[in-house]
Amino acid sequence: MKQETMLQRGANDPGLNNPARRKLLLGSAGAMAAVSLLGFVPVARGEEPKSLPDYAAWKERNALIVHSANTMETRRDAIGNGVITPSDRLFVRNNLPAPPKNIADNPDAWEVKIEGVRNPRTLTVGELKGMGVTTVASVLQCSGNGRAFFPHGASGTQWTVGAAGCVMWTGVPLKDVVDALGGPDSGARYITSTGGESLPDGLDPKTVIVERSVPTDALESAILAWEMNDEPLTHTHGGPLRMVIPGYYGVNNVKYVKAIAFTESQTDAKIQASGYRVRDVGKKGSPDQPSMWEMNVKSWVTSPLETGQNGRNMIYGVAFGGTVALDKVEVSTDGGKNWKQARFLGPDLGPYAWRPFVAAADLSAGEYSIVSRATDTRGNTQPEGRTENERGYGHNGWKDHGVTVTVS
Ligand SMILES: Nc1nc2c(c(=O)[nH]1)N[C@H]1C(S)=C(S)[C@@H](COP(=O)(O)O)O[C@H]1N2
Ligand SMILES: [Mo]
Repeated sequence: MKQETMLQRGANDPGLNNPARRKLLLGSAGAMAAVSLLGFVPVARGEEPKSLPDYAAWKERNALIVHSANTMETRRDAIGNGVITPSDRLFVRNNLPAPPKNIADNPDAWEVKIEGVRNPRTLTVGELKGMGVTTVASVLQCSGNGRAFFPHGASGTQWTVGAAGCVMWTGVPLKDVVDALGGPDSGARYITSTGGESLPDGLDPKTVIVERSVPTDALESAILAWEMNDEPLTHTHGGPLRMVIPGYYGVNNVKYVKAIAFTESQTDAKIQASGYRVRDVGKKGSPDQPSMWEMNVKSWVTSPLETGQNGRNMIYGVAFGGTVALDKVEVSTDGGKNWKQARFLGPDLGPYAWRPFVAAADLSAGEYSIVSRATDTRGNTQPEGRTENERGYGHNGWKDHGVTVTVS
């Protein structure tokens, strides 16, 4: 019965609408059990689709797959061909319940404590606004985007392709702030950011707090953002103030940031120490394993998804290189046997942004396996397969991200 409901959900989601994927779902009953433990409830046949939670009620419901009150992804057919993802279509992911909406009522009064610098200080957003400003376009992507394609049934939200978007952030370069405070302490190796959620009672704070460390290399590009897509940063996406580490996975972009510290070691918060660590299937997370920091090169097709035209088709998609600019994207309509270079669409908003792409293909009646493959300017190319790992992180294999399109 459960398998049927998963199948039904698969059928509703173009990203899962392929026979290989269905087979995988049927073969992963254990995975489904794990998934339901985490509170993910598949949409059953005839059941009303879940509504948006209050804190994200302003979002475009039809553009999103609502996995849970804390996890919503953009539908593959709603990603579009734009260089910037409209805010009301952008995915949402909260590890903890979002703080009350009123934290964004008076954004300039929000305080952030800065430590591990020569002159530690608490600054308000109002003060930060006087210290410098820049705008950066950057892809925001959850580490588990593509998790649904792992056959071992990685636990966590079953994201397909839509836990990602490209957004425009405006705020002060972290470097300007740190320079004004005398620079980082000598020996600082990490920038540690703390989220402003109030923590549930009765639990060890270290096990729930959203606190992430990234290497100090990120100081060159990090910004403290108060605007997203030319509007005051909503509390849904981390307003009044968010740490943005361009080209790094979503989790490092700490929302409602209330403290920043330059530290010698990484935080021992669970989300850093054992969470977001890449390890073999069946292994537990630990600090010696790679952390989800810089994103890898990735692309996927956004149109067509199910049926194509008999004749000329325009194949669209999006591609990005994490912290590295893109070189090219290739598209195949025969599952990767033959490739054709796509053309980038729209302005280049810098190395951290994604690039919509398009390639023309003449198709006659038949079934086509359409895939895309991006290469960055350092020569990194998307692999064909997955790197199997316990939590289903960092999937950039081109094969699983392909679509099957029928032309009649
Ligand atoms: N304070 C705080 N910051 C956070 C999170 C969170 O739960 N709390 N979730 C992280 C994760 S895992 C992701 S993928 C992104 C999602 O950002 P979005 O909700 O703006 O799309 O925020 C990151 N920053
Ligand atoms: Mo995430």
